[in-house]
Amino acid sequence: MSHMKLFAATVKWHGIKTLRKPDIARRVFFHGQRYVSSGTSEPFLSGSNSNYVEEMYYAWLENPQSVHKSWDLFFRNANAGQTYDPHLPDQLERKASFLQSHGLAQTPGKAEKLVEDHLAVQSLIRAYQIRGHHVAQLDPLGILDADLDSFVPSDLITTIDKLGDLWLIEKKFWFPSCLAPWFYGLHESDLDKVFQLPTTTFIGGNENSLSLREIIKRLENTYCQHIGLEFMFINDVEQCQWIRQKFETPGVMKFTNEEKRTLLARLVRSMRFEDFLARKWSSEKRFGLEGCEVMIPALKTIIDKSSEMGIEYVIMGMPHRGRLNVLANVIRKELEQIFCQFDPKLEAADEGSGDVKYHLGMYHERINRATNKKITLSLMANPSHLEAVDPVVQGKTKAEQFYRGDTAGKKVMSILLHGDAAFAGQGVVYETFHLSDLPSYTTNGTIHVVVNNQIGFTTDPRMARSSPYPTDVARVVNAPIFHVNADDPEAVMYVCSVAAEWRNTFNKDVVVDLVCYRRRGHNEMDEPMFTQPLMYKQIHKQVPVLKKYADKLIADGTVTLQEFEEEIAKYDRICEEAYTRSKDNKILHIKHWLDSPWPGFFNVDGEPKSMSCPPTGISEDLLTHIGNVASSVPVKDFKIHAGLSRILRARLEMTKNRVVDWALAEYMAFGSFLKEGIHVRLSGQDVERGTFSHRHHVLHDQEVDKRTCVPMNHLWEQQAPYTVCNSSLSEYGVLGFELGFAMASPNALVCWEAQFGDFHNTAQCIIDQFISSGQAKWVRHNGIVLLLPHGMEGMGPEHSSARPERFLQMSNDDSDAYPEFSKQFEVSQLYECNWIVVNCSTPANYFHVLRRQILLPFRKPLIILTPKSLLRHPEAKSSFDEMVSGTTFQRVIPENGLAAQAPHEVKRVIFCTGKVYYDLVKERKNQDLEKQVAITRLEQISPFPFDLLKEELDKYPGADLVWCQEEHKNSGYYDYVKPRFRTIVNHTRPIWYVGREPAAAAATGNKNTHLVSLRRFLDTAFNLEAFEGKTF
Ligand SMILES: Cc1ncc(C[n+]2csc(CCOP(=O)(O)OP(=O)(O)O)c2C)c(N)n1
Ligand SMILES: [Mg+2]
Repeated sequence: MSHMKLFAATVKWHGIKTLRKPDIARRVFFHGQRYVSSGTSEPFLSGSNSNYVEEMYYAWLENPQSVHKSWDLFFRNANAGQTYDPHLPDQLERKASFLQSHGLAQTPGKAEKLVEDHLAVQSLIRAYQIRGHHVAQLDPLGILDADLDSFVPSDLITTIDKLGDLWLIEKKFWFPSCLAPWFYGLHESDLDKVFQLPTTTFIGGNENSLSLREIIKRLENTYCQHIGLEFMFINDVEQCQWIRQKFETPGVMKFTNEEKRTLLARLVRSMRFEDFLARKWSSEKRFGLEGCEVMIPALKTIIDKSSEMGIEYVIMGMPHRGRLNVLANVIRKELEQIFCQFDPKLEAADEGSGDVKYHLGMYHERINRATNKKITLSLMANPSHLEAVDPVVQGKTKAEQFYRGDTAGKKVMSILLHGDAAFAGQGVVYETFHLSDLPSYTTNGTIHVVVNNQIGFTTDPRMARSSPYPTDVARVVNAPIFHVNADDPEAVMYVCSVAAEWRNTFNKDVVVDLVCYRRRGHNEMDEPMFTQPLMYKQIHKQVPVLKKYADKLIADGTVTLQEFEEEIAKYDRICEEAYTRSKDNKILHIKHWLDSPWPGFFNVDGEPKSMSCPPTGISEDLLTHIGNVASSVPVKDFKIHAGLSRILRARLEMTKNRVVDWALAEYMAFGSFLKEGIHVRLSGQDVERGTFSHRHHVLHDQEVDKRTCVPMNHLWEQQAPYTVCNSSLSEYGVLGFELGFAMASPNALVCWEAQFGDFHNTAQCIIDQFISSGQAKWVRHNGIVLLLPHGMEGMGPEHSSARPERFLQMSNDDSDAYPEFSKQFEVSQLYECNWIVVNCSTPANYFHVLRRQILLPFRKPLIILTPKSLLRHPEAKSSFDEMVSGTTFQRVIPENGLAAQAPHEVKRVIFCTGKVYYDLVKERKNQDLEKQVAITRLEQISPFPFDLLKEELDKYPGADLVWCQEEHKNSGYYDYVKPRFRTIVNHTRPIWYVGREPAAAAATGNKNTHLVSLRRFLDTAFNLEAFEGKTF
C-alpha cells in the first residue's frame, strides 16, 4: 500500500491532467516491466509467480483438462521429459532453462505473453483482495472516504466501463485509465480472453476459468460495493481462503424472503424505538442510534448465528450510542423499566448512588427465537470513560469460560461495541487486543462492532486519527476487518453472519465496521451544524434506512405496504402500552439492572446472609502441609535452579520451625483456599516469580525448555485450580481484565499485582470508575485484591510509593462521624465502605487479610500496600501460632512491650503503618526509650478502626500522640488519619505529624537525601520535647 501511495503521490505531483501520452506510456512500461524483467524485485517466474506456473504445471501433469486450454497448449508445446526446476539459482537462467526445456525458446514472445497475462490476472485478483476495500462504496452519505483517502489504488480497475480513455474516479479527478488495466500489461482487447483462475480465488464458483471481463466484474462485486474487506494481512492461508470463499463465491449473499422480513421487522423495532423516545421525551439525552439503526439487526444476527454454532452466553460491552435500544431490542429489558427512567420524579431505592440510564447493565436469560435455544445475554454496566469496559468484559468472559470448563470458548463469547473516535483514540483498546491471544487471558475471539458514524462529538475523523480506518488497531492481532455500508442492511447482515461464523470457527477476534452517520448531534440537545455544516446538510437529505429497505422489499414483492405499516403499528402499540405501565414505577431499584448476579451468595433480598466473619486462621496440619509442598518439587525428574533449591530449603526450614516469611504466608493463604474449592488467580507483570524474586510459584526445568511446574496445583488430589499468570506489560487493560474476572463469581480470590505500586496510576480509570465506585453505581460487589508494592527505600521517585493517599482520599468513611460500636462493628463497617485499604506489617496479618477477603459474607475490593524489603527482613516473620485456627486478622496491632505494661508512664504513642514500624522499633531500642514510647500499628487503614484506636488512645492518657510515616507529608496516610484521630479524641488532643516534608515527587532520586530525611524524622519521632509549646 505504501508503494501505491507513493506512486499516487508521484502522479498527483506531476498533475494528472497534464500527463502526456509518452509519459503515461513510460510509466505504464515501468510498471509493466515488473513482470517481464528478471532484474526487478519480483521478476518473472519467481516467488509467488513461479508458484503459480508451477501450480498450473503440476495440475496439468495430473490432468491436462484441469487447466485452461491456453495453459494446456502451452505445456503440450513443451518437450516431454524435462521438468521445470524452480530451484536454479539465477532467475534469467531459470526462465531460459524452463522455456528451452519446454521447446519454447524459439517462440518466447508468445509463450511469455501467455504466462504474463495469466500472472497479470492473478495479480489483478490479488490487488482486489488486498486493496478493493479502498474503493468500496462504504459511506452512506457518499461524501467521506472511510479510509480518509480519495485515492484509488492504481492497480484496480473499479468498473469495467472505465476501461478506455480517461475515466472519472469517485467524481473527484480524472485519472488515466491505462494506469489500471495496463498496470499489469493487460489491454482492453484482453477483456474477452479467458483466464485460468488461481486456487486463491472463489469468484469462479464451479468454473475454473473466466473471461477477464467477468473476472473484473465479479471482483468488483465482491470487493468494491458495499462491503470492504481487510484480511490479506492475515498470515494464515486457510483463514484467508475461508474469507475469500465466504465473500467471493457467486450468489453467497442471497437471503430468503423470510430472512428479509425478519430483517425488516428488526429495523422497524430499532427505528421506532428511537422515534418513540424522541416523541415522548424530546429534550432528554438518550444518545440515539439514528443513522445506524442497522446495529440492532446486526447484533441480533451475530447472536443468532453464534447461538446456532453452540454459544449459550454472550457478554457485551458498549458505549452510550444506541445503548437503550440494545437493552430494549437485543437484551430485551422490559420497555417499562427503560421508560420509567425518563421520569424525573422516579425515586432511587437506597442501594447506592446509582448511574444515568445509558450506563446501566443488564443480565437476561431467554430463548433465542431464531434457534429455539437458551441464551444468556449480559450487558456490562460501564462508566462514561469510553472503551474502559473492554478489558472488563474480556475478564468476565474468561471467567465464565473458565468456570464452565469452556476452555475453547465454544459456549461463552463476548461482543464489544465501539464508537469510531474512541476505538481509534483510546489506548486501552490496543491493550485489550493484546490480551486476546495470551493463554491466561484469551476469550477465544471477540466480535467487535464499530458504530462508525464518521464523527466523534464535534471532531472530524481527519483530526481524530492518523490511521486510515478507525479499526486499524485490530490489525495488530491479525483480526479480519469487515467494513460495511450501514445503509445496505442485507450486506450488514451477511457480514455479521460471517463474522460470527469466523469467531466460532477460528476462535479469533473479528471487527465489523458499520460505516454510518449520526442523524442528530452528539446527543439530542446538540447542534451539529455549528461544526459539520456540509455533512449535516447531506444528512438532512438522507432517506432513513428503514424507508429505503422497506421500499425495496415492497417493490420486489417481499412484503406489502400494508404488512409493513402493520409491523410499525404493532411495535408502536407495544411501546405505548409499556409507557402506560411505566408510570406505575415509582422507585428505581438498581439491582434490577445488575449485570452479574451471584445466585445463592446473598439472601433473596440481595443482602448478605450474615454480618459476621469467622476467624481466619487454619489448622496447624494444613499450614505444615502447604509449607511442605511449597518447599518441594512435586514432579519427578525436574531439575530446578540451584538458587531456587536454596530458597525451597529455607522454606522447608521455616515450616519445620513453624514460622513464615511473606512469600510463605501468601502460599498458606492461597493454598488454604484451594482446599476449600476457592479458585485463586494471581495476575500481573512477572508475578509467577515475583518482581522481587521471592514468590517462585512456577518452577522451570533447567534442562527441558518450557517445562514448568506449579507446586500450588499439587497440594491435594481434589482441589480448586490455582492460576498464576505473568501478564502483558499493561496495567489499564490487565487490571480491568482481572476486575471483570472477579465479577463472575464470589467464590474466587482474584489478585492483581502491580510491578511497583505506583504503576497502578496508568490504570487509574479502572480504579476510580469501577473499583472505587462500582458498587455504589451498579450495586455490583467485587472482591478483587490489588497488591501494590510500596515503601520508601531510596529507589527513586518511582518504584517507591503506591500512592496510598489516593486510595484513602476516595474511601467513603466519614472522618467526622464518630460511629457507634456494636458487636458487628468490624464487619458492618467493612460492608458500608467502598473498599478496604491495608498495610500489613507481618506475614501473618497478610495471610489473615487475604483469608478474610473470602470469609466475609460480601465482597469488597481490597487494596494491599505490600512490602519490598520486608520480604526478606529477618524481623518480618510470623509464627504459626499467629495463623492457627482461632486466630484472626488484626486491624490494629497495639504496643505489647514494656510501654504497654505501664501505660500511664508513657510519654508518647507513635501510630504508624507498614514498614516504618521496623525502623521505629530499632530506633527506640537504640535510644533506650522502650518504656517511654509506645508504638501502635495501624494495619487496616480504611475503613478506620475507630473502635480499636479509641482503646489505644484511652490507654495512654498522658502521652503525646504522633502519627509517623516515611512518606512525604502531602502523601501517605496523614491527611486521612488526622481528622479521624481527632474525631476519636473529640478534638481535645493533638495528633502530631512526623515524617518527610511535603514534596512534589513521591520520593527523592538521591540516596543520601533519602537517608538524611529518614534520620531526621526518626530523630523527631523520639525527641520527646519536639512538640512542647506548640499549639494545634
Ligand atoms: C475516555 C473519554 N474521553 C472523552 C469522553 C467524552 N466523549 C463522550 S462521547 C465522545 C465522542 C465519542 O465519539 P465516538 O467514539 O465516535 O462515538 P459516537 O458518539 O460518535 O457514537 C467523547 C469525546 C468520554 N466519554 N470518554
Ligand atoms: Mg463516532
